[in-house]
Amino acid sequence: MAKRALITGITGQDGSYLAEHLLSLGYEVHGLVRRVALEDPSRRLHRISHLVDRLVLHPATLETYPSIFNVISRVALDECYHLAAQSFVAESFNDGFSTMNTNINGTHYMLAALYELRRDCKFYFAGTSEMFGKVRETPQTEMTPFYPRSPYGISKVAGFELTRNYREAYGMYCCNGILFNHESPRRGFEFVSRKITSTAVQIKLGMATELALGNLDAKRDWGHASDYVEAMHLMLQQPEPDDYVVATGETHTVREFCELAFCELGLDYGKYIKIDERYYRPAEVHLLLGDSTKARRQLSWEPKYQFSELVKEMVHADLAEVLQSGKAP
Ligand code: NAP
Ligand code: G4F
Repeated sequence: MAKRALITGITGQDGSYLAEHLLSLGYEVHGLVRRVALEDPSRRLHRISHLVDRLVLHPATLETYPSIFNVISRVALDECYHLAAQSFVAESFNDGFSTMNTNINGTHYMLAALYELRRDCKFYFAGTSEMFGKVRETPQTEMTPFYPRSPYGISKVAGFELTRNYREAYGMYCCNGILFNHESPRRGFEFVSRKITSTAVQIKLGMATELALGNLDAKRDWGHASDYVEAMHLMLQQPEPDDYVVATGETHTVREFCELAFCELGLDYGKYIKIDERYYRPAEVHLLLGDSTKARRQLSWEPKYQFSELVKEMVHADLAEVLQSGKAP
């Protein structure tokens, strides 16, 4: 019998890679999607359009318990990957209330519905290095205390604790991934990596003249999303549920990301970057660097991509897209 998995956030970057990975392993893959996505498939389902015939999509939203309860009552699930979230840190400063609502209550609804209906279903929560925030030690491990610096980070700490509590209180198989930044050609355009690669391409092709950014000195431990979804799956295949840091163990500044991306196109980034105060955050996370020794030892996981390969792939994917469509991405 094929294993049956539900992915919330299947239309997002990670959801699309995870769906591909689980299908390649022979899973029956279900996805929870907002109704608006089903009504506007060419745009909202673009990351999974090549898979859509092999998926079972269920309309629901994280905003209401009944919609989640209905989906979970209809499918006998073995595994549930809860990836859906308001995931953009900057937006969480603009609307902390809706970020909290989606990310905390949405996670609680998922866990409560699984507790009621599918107590044996294994559960993955998409925790994040943003929970470390104003870091208490470097590198950050599973033992590093949390110090979130944004409504997003705070909401994810709550989701992490809910997940741990369902594991400890009810003996459910619930895991937290503490994933450091991961990118890909499917990354949303609002995140700094994709903003840099897509704008650099537009500058190269004469469609833009500058790139407006905020803090160039922030450091991130950047990996590739396709590597990171493999770690999510491995976490749910262990004898006991646990929490794991997933990271490359290398950190780079936003400035270095720019330098590499522009260089790939034969451009000097320094000539095109404009600092714009609007992109600074009220509270910044200055340095993230993960120690994923536990995941490497216990899950036999390791990333395949180097930082320079990730940047190159993103630049060339954006270039190919613009050359093909003739439009800015
Ligand atoms: P993403 O591309 O922003 O995708 C977010 C997904 O959540 C989308 O499918 C979105 O659906 C869905 N969603 C948002 N609000 C929803 C709601 N109210 N009801 C139902 N679905 C909703 O994010 P990602 O980069 O793939 O990240 C996946 C998860 O990992 C997120 O929880 C994120 O916080 C976490 N994470 C990401 C990283 C990273 O570096 N990428 C690192 C650590 C943790 P629509 O398409 O309908 O908007
Ligand atoms: O690309 P970012 O928006 O990602 P951020 O804030 O690190 O969050 C991402 O990674 C987290 C894991 O640590 C996830 F949990 C979260 O869901 C998301 O996927 O910003 C990266 C850095 C920040 O320090 C930001 O201040 O880039 C800096 N930055 C500088 N200029 C900018 C810009 N970020 C954005 N988005 N846009 C700018 O113009």
